[in-house]
Amino acid sequence: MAVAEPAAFQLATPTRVYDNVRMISEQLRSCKINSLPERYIWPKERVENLKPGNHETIAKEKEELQNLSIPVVDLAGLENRSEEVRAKIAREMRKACEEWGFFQVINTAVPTMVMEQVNANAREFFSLPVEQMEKATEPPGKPLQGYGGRHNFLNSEVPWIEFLGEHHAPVPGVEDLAKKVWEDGNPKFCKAITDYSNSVEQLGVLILELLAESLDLPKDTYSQHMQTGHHGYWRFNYYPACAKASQTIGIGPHCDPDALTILSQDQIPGLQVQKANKWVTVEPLPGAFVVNVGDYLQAWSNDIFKSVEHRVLVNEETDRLSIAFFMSPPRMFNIEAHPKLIGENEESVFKTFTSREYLGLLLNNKSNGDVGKRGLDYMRRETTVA
Ligand SMILES: O=C(O)CCC(=O)C(=O)O
Repeated sequence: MAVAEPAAFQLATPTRVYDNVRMISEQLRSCKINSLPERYIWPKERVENLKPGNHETIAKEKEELQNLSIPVVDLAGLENRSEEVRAKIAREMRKACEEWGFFQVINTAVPTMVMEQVNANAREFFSLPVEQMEKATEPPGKPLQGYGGRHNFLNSEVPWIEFLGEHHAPVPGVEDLAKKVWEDGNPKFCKAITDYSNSVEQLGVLILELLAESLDLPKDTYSQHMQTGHHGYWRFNYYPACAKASQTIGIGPHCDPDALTILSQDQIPGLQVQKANKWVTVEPLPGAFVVNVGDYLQAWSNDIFKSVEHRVLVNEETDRLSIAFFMSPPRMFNIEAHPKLIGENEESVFKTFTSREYLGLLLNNKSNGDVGKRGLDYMRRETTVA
């Protein structure tokens, strides 16, 4: 069953329809066309310092940035159930969320088999004929629910991406989605996505507990709102190789309108995070998950944790796959900082808001069609945003 979105969310129906990205990728590769269609060429000011990433460029970039790299938090110690180790891990996460808004976690409890299955099924989907994938095209009024490979939704410019996404919670939509693509509803595909979503959601709950503990708040301060009526949404992001990779971008700079995002990327670099006015590549680590603070958690933590801008580059020779899981509290839940995080005689940094209001704001063009930092700026108490 599909999930009914708030009316405000339904306003943003994609309007522009273009050729499929993978088709253009193939035309470039086979020299049927020699240049990128203009709509995919991003203006310089939006994509400065664009270069297709690889492990060599990451090493050089680290040197240039004096070894700045996204923190890595190892969860292995949690198995010992030592309070001391747990507190240390929580502190590391807090530091990463304050300073970067991003970290990678390794040694999680997500089974390797679950990740292998979901990756294999995602790759299988993107190797289907375009007409078959398009049977799952996002229905009108339901952006980002289903398959997209022809149009732009997140940014004003056209991104070089194909995606497939659906809700896992409050109501899982994978079975209805799969029935559109495969006559038998592909139970193997549905199981792979369900197992992945359940495991990653559990990881998200654990991270939210640790983050609450790191702020000296009750452990379930955030996680209790991820149990029922909450929103969990998965998305496969597929970036076909692009012979003109330095002119285009996979996903433009944006912050995530959610509480927490957990992402697994394959071994092809592409994701970059803003730090000290530089773009830092998130180095792919086998078995790791990239975790980032979303806009709601920034507000919920009274601005202690940061939701940080990130973007995705595409690669000249190799396609890239990432699998994201976005977690948000129920749409009508009031997002407001815990009183312990607000100084005496002070107000919270952000006004109280619901994710329903927030999505409406982002999608009703107040932020110029870009899901970006400016959305949260509207929620600051002292705001002068026009
Ligand atoms: O593909 C990636 O590495 C990041 C994807 C992303 O930023 C998103 O799905 O919002």
